[in-house]
Amino acid sequence: MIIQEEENKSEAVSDELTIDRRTNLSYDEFQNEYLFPRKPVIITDATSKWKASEWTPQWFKERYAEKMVKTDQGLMRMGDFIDEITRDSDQPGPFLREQPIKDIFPDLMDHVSPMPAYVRPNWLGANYYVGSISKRLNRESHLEVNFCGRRIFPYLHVDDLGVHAFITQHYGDKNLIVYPPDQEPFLYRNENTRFSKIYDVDKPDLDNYPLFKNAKAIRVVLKAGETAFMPSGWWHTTKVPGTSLSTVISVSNSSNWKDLIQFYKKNSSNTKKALLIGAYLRGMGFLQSITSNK
Ligand SMILES: O=C(O)CCC(=O)C(=O)O
Ligand SMILES: [Fe+2]
Repeated sequence: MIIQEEENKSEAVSDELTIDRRTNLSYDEFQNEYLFPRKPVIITDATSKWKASEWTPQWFKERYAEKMVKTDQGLMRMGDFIDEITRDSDQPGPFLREQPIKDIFPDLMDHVSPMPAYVRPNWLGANYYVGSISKRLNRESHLEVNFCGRRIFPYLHVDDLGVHAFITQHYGDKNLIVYPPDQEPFLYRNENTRFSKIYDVDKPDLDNYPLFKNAKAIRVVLKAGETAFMPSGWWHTTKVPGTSLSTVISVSNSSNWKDLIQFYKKNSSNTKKALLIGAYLRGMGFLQSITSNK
C-alpha cells in the first residue's frame, strides 16, 4: 500500500534544489562538495561492505523471535513486532525508534562495520571529562536503529545538538522530505525546541500555519543500500510506504562543532553556566581538531 502524498502536496517542491546521488565519492569530494557546504547527498555505496545489507524482517524474526524490545507501543516480543510491522494495515504499527544498536543488538555490531570514511572524524563519543557533557555527547552511541511498518516519522525536525546524520536504508523504501535551513521562517518551530508544530507535511493545518505553503521541500526516495547525508540544521521528516529498516549515525566534528555549542547554550537555563560550557567545548573542539587533524 502506498501513502497518498502526491495529491495532497501542500508545499512548493523546490525546483532549484535536488539531492545528488553519488557512487564512489572520495572523502575529499565529500568534504568539499557536501560536508563543508552543508549540502545533502545520497551515497549509494557508503555501506556496501556491511553485512547489514542482508537484513530483512524475516531475518530478524528468525534470529530474535523471543527477544523483548522496547517499542513506542510498549515492550513486545520481536516475533510479534515483526508480524505487526509487516502486516498490511492502515494503522501505524509499533515503532522501534532511535535505539542504540549496541544496546539492543550488541551481537550485530560487526554487521555495521567498517564505518565509512565520511563519518570520520566523529567527536561524539569522546571523553569530555565532565560527566554531564560526556553523557550527552555519548548519548545513544550514535548508531541507532529505526524499524517500523508503513508510517510517517513522528516529527518534522532538525537533529539534536546540531549533528549531521547519515541515514542508511537497509530494507524497504524511505521517502525523505527535506527543507533547507533557509526555509525555517515557514516551518513553525515549536519555540525552544527542535521540532516543527506541523505534524504531517502533506496535511498541514494551513489555517493555523499559513506560511507553510511557501516552504520549499526536496523529496527523494532512499532505497535499500543507500545512505543520505543530512547536514546539521536541515529540517527533515520521513514517510515509509511499507516495512522499513534503517540505521542512523550522528556525527559532529570541526564542520559543525559550533552548532553543537549553540545547541548546548540554548538548552541551558543558566547563562553563566552556558558561557562556561561554551568556552569549555570550544577548547575541547580545538584540541580535537589538532588531534584528529581535520
Ligand atoms: O530514519 C528515519 O526515518 C528518520 C531518522 C531521523 O531523522 C532521526 O532519527 O533523527
Ligand atoms: Fe533526524
